[in-house]
Amino acid sequence: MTYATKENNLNYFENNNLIIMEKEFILLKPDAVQRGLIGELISRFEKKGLRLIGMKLIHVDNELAQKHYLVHKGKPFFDKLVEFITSGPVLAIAVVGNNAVSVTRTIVGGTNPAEAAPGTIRGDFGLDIGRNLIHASDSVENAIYELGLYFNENEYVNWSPISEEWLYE
Ligand code: IDP
Ligand code: MG
Repeated sequence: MTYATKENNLNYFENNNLIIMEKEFILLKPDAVQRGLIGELISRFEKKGLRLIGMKLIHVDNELAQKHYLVHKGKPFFDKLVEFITSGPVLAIAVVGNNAVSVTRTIVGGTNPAEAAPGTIRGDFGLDIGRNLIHASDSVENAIYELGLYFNENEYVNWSPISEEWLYE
């Protein structure tokens, strides 16, 4: 895996294909943790081939919740969302992979679990938009912002899974 091209050194050409190694932020919300779904949900990303580079179980405080959901401030569900995300432990996860942001959002499914497609996490495990199990950043820019809220640079683990040789052409 050679020829780093971008400032983040995550993109490279392999056999003339541009592999866009994006970083993505995933958060298993308090309902997922309380319902004992951590292993089940992580395994979906692990099996897909996303490279895990950071993970921690934390209790989000009000200040962090406000920063995380800043774009939703003023919306009718904002206060309840902050209350929910701070109501119990969450699992913060950082992954890397080719097109990790869109791949992750596809695995997560639509915002409302009642309508999310079967096979997605929200489609398979939820019923209510206010208890939709998981958060994932919706763009590369937001992933960088949200990862910055939850992880220090020195908390990422730099490693090369042997599986990647078989995941990428
Ligand atoms: P997303 O999590 O699929 O990206 P967003 O629109 O970014 O969805 O909303 C952030 C979170 O706010 C959702 O995951 C959900 O927990 C909550 N939320 C969004 N819309 C509603 C709503 O209409 N009622 C209650 N909660 C909502
Ligand atoms: Mg969102």
